Amino acid sequence: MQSIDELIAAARRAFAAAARPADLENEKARFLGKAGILTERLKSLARLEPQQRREEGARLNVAKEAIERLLNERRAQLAEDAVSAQLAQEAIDVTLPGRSRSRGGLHPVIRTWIRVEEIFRSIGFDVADGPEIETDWYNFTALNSPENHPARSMQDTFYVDAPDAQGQPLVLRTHTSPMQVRYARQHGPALRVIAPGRTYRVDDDATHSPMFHQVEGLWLDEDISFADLKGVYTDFVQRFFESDDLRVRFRPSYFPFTEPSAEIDLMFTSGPRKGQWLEISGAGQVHPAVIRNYGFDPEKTLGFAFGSGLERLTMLRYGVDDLRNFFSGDLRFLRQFQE
Ligand code: 2U9
Repeated sequence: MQSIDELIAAARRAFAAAARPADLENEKARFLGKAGILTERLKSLARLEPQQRREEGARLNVAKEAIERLLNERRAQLAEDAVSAQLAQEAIDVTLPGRSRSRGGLHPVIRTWIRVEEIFRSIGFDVADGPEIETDWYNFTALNSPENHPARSMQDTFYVDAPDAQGQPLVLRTHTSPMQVRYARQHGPALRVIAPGRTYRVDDDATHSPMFHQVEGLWLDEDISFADLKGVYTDFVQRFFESDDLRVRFRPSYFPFTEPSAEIDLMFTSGPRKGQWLEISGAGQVHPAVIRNYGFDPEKTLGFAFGSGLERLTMLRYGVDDLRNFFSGDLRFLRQFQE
C-alpha cells in the first residue's frame, strides 16, 4: 500500500499535470471523490484494530487536508493563468503610433478662385454665380455673336441635343459672360460684378482643357472708361501676385463683345521670370450692342469687362507649365499646394 507521503506526492503530481480546470476536477474525484483513493483508505479503517485505526485515521486526515490544500492552490493557479491569458490576448499595444486620418486640401485652381473673389470683393465687386448649361442666346447672341457669325467658331462648344422648356437651344457655356448678362438685366445699369466658374470648349492640349475655369469682371456706370480698367486690373494683378515689381500692357485685339478690345500682358520686373511678357487676360469696353441687349441705353451706360482663365492665373502664380496637371488627379502634384 502507498505511504501517506507517496499519496500526497502522487496528488501533487496529478494536480500539477492538470492543465485545465475540468482536468483538475477529474483528478480531485480520483483522490477525494466517493470512490476516490483516500475515501477507500478511510473506509478500510474499519478493518483495523482500534489503536492502529486511530493512528492511521490521524495520518489519513493529515493527508486529506494536505491534498485539499494542494487542490485549492492548483485551482487558484489555473484561474490566475486563465485571467493572464485573456489579458494577454486582449492587450492593446499603446506604444503603436495612432492611425491618423489623411487631410484633404484645396485644389490650386480653387485657391485662385477664392483669392480672386477676396480681392474683388475688397474693392466693391459683387460675386455672381449661374448655370453651366446656357441658352444659345445668353452664351452667344446676347454677346454680339449672332448665329452663323464667324466669331462663334473661336468658341466651339458642346451642344445639348434637347432644347429647354421654352424651345431654346442649349449649350455648355463657353465663358461666364452669360452670367454677366443675367446679372446686368437684374441689377440695373450701375454695377460692379465678377463671375467666376466652370466653362467648356472643344479644346484639349497642354494649355487648353475641354473644361476650365474663368473669372470675368464687369463694371458699368455712366462714365467708366478704359482708364478705370487699367487701374482696376493693375491693382488686381499686383495683389494677386503679391508684387509691385510687375508691369501691365494692353495690346489691341478683337472680341465680339467689346470695342475697343485688348489683350492684357504681364511682365515681372524682378525674380526668375523677369523681362518676359506673358499673356494673362482679354478685356475691353463693353460693345454698345451688348449694352443694348442688357436693356440699357449705350449712350448713357458705359463700362469695361475682362476675362481671365483661372488655370492660367494659377500656372503663372505657381510656375506650372502644363495645364493637364490640374486635371490628372496626381497626388504628387496636388500635395505641393497643401498648406
Ligand atoms: C459681358 C461683356 C463683355 C469679357 C471678356 C475676354 C475679353 C477674354 C478670355 C480670356 C482667357 C477667355 O478664359 S479665356 O479663354 N476672355 O479675352 N473676356 S473681354 O467680356 C465681357 C463679358 C461679359 C456682358
